Amino acid sequence: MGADLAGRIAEASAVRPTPRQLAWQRLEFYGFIHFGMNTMTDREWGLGHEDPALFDPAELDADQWVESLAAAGMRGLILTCKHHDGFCLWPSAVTRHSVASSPWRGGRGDLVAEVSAACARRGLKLGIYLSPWDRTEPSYGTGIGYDDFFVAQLRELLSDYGPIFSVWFDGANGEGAAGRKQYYDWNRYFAVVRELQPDAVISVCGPDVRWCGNEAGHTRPNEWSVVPASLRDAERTASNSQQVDDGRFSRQVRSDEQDLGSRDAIATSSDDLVWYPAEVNTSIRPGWFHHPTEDAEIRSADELFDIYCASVGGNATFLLNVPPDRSGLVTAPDRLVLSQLGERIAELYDADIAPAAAVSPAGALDQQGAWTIDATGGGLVLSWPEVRQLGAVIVEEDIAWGQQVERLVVEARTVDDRWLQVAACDSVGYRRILSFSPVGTDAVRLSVATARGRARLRSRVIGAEVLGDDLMKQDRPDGVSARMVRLGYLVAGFALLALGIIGAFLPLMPTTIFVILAAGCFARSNRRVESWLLEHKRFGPTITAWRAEGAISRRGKTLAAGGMVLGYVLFLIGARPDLPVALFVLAVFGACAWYVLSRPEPS
Ligand code: FUL
Repeated sequence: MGADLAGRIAEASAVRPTPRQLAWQRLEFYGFIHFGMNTMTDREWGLGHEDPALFDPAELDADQWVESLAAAGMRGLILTCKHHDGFCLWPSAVTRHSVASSPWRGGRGDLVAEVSAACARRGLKLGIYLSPWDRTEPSYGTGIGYDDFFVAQLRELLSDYGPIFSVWFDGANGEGAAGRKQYYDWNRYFAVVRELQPDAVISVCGPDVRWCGNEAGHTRPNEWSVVPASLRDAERTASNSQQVDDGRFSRQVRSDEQDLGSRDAIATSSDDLVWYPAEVNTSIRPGWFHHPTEDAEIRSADELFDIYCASVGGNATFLLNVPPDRSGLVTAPDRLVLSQLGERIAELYDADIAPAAAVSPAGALDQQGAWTIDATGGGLVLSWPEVRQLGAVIVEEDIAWGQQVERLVVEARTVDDRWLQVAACDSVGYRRILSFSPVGTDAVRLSVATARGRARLRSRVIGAEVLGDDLMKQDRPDGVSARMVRLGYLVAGFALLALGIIGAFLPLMPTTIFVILAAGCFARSNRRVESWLLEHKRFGPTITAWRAEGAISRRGKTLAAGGMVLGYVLFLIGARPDLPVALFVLAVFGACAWYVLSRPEPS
């Protein structure tokens, strides 16, 4: 490694989060509530100047919102106190365009206060979204005049509603009347936040929390919290944000900017390095606001669980939007999905079998169950007295020590005492959830192959049963659902069995082969049979090696090739085929045998 690169890595290794960033990261999963004038007008981006008389959510119940989010396991809530249309959900003293001019609660309502109180009752943290873009305020686009107005609103929100954990400045900064452009005095806004809520992070167009760069819920394969300082530029974030309200942006993912902080990325930048961790945001529905026409398009708990695992388990936080409807309530189908999601998340962490494991080297864990590695790496073996079926490993860095791991490898021990790599990753950070196809094993080895510096790690090992279908889904990058895959194997099993039965009456059909293939398909179609096979002394290691590395042992190859030769001979004796048919079947058997023999052997 050149001296320059070594210096750069040392620089990255030394960057630490601020206490406010640390507290924010530990929230992990929190909700977004988009609610306001757009809910009443059925729009995503209101035009501004909407009649406040339209705002009258008769059933509104902030406790119901907070309960719905808490059921999913969320620990905070960010409310759109003002969206781009400019209508304020609190009675702002600097504009009449607010709840105070609406019929809701007789014009005496204050939704920010109601949400703040509901959060306090349920122990959730409160965050505010105050759109810099304002399509109603006449001073918008005049420079300091609008900055004064915006700062006055910010002061109201940051003074009157208790502790705020996040101030979310959106990147969609459009034009005002007659195409006027407002140049925001970001530094002035940031100073007000620091003055009034020093513990709050400033997110997106702000220096503390980095927008992941899309609204689809996509997390980069490797999220780095230490990145070049230029990424904090608010104008840069704004230029990557939604520019038009065409309904398409919410599911788009950019293919550039995939690597922001690897050693290659930081080596090619001469910028200062800063702690600027990612937040992944998306909506439970296609839109950010509630639209009755989207009632059938609510994302499933499975899909959201995948996004959760990728984001919270990918060194980011997860900000999930749940929009209440026009009556002021989160609808029943959204609530159902949220409670199912909460159960899945709780099950994931409950399935940790690491506490029951023996650890080697002995004494590697400190009193909090963490282990330490240095810049040359290090590792840990967790073992159990009997074979367990595993589906994931969760590893966390104590980020008070910065972000250090650059390469982590997870291996499982087979019954015949070999180590097979089942998962690997580059960045770890706050948390990495590494799932893999179920393996039956009695020991797991975690090895940090490359690290920037000293790190303190914690690990969990998760039984396969709680991830089940999701794991199979991850086997398929095209996202075909696990149920469909199992169904496919079932149908294939019956088709092959039928061919085998027909074959018993036709001399040319090699019945045995069809029946063997059918049995394989049936086994793959049934989760119980698959589990039994994975835990089986002889079959378990073979299947695990095949799944992990596409490898077949020498013994397996011999058996398969021998079986094919025998099958072919039986076919020749039984069917006495003509030469062309015999050659054709030989070619088919030969191709299968060649495929099996050319597989690598397990490492
Ligand atoms: C975007 C906005 O334009 C959307 O309406 C929404 O608020 C989203 C979270 O951010 O930039």
